[in-house]
Amino acid sequence: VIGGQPAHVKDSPWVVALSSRNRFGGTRAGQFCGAVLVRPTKVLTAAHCLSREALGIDVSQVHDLRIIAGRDELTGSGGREVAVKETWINPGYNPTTNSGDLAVLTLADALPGESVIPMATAGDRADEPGSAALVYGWGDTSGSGDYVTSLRSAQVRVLPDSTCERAYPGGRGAAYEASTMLCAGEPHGGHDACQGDSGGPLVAGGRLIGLVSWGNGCGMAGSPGVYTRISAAAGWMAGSS
Ligand code: 4AZ
Repeated sequence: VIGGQPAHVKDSPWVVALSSRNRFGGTRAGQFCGAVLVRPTKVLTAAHCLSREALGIDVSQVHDLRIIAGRDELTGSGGREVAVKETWINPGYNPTTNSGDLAVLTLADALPGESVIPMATAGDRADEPGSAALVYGWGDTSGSGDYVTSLRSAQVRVLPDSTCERAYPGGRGAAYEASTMLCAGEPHGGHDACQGDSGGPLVAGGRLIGLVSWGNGCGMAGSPGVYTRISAAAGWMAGSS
């Protein structure tokens, strides 16, 4: 997270870290993506965190895939680590365009019902342009490629789709697709998600409105963050168990 401040899981218990032993060689407490608790045994993350294209191996070969809940400081011992029992990657996910960047993880043990966050639905006010949102993660804070071990969050605004359509017209780079993606950032940059935050939550009005997905660099003016649009996800998830 670029331009953020420390955040605490006691205020945001639905933010969880996605961790494994063999992804990135077990550094950084094994954390490689963010994720978010939406049911006691269901966690959402980005498909690109788990796709064969991104991992280079099938997700079934990832050792000891688990989430870390209730722990701001990943090198500490509070909270709980829960194994991922099943992974479902949105079959509509397109790794070339990043369209439909969503996966659902089923946990081996249930977390407390109070820890879940409701998902925005179609027509929800929370994901309208101008809405103030917070993005959370343990990712890069400076563009250096180094992740952090303590949770951070930054405020960004939901931006009109036209802003991301202009920033990401496709052709040479990826194209913004308003039906499945959500645009958020600050007009002059400075507050943004970054590498390692992928799959983590974008929250407004007490609802989950997005998952960190992609963008051009981090925190640059004119290059907003692109998020998986959660109000579009109910349709995709109808096919998951
Ligand atoms: C990434 O590489 C990434 N600024 C995630 C989010 C953003 C850029 C890159 C958005 O995972």
